[in-house]
Amino acid sequence: MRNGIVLISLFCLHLSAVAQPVRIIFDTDMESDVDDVGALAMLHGFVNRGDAEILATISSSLNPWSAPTIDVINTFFGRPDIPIGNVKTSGVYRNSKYAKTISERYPQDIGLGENAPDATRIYRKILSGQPDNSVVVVTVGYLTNLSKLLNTEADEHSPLSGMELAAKKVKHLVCMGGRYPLQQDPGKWGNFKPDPQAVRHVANDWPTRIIFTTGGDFANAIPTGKILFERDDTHPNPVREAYRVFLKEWNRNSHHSADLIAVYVAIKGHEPYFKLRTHGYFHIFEDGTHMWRINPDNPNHHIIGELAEGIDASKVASDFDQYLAQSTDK
Ligand SMILES: [Ca+2]
Repeated sequence: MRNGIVLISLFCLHLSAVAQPVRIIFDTDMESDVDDVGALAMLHGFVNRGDAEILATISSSLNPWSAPTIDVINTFFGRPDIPIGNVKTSGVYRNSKYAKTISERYPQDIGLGENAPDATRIYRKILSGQPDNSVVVVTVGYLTNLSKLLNTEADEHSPLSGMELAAKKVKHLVCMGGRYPLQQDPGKWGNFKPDPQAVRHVANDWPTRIIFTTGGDFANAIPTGKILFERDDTHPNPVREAYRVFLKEWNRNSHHSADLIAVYVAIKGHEPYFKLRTHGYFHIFEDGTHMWRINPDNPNHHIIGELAEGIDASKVASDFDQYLAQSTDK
């Protein structure tokens, strides 16, 4: 009998461990590319399924329409009060084909990015209130906010420095940026290009494991978004509209999945779709060019840039599309 009780207790413990939603802080450059919109929609899809909890959504862009677009998407999915932070004072500004349009056409109450609190303060406030080693930070934009977070000192939220706070509260960081493999020709590309100093700082000093996910051919091979245009088109939908506005000039109806891959990995891990390389390190040059090198090994640096053996990219794309489709089920 006693053994039975122990077994049942272990089973319940296992169930509760499995059922625990992943606590996420989502940091995005919601402006230049549209996969950020898809990634945040996908994240809300994970929340709908009980797999994730969104603690905060953060903009790493000085584009004033980036934070309101985040607010539009959070509001559209019925979560209008998720805290939103924005990079302040110094950072990257890039244009957006969709952010102003989406911010003006759909409900949001931030107005402009400058009305959102300083991202580093949001990070400190949220992280200090979470259990130790529990938060997964996923960044699909510039690393400006995370670099600034590491430089913060004690404040009213925590006596810890930013470095200590990240070490204590963050489980790991998932970072979309760069390309793989690049042994021959260092690439100057993507999220690492506009603020290379922040990338070097975070890649070298961030105190937890970093899982880098990459773009390029790897992400192009997983085209997503088409499902948004195959479903009922009569209800206003900011996710569909952002994709439509963005893809119009190429006359396409799907797009690469770079930021969606990062969100998937943050919630589900690399299995079953992706191959995780754990040996080596991401070398970031001063100008933001980068190269995955085999030696010396940095135990904190992991990289995903390939599908797992036997995995068909179209299967991954159709699974990702199912998360996006949840935005059309209204
Ligand atoms: Ca992005």
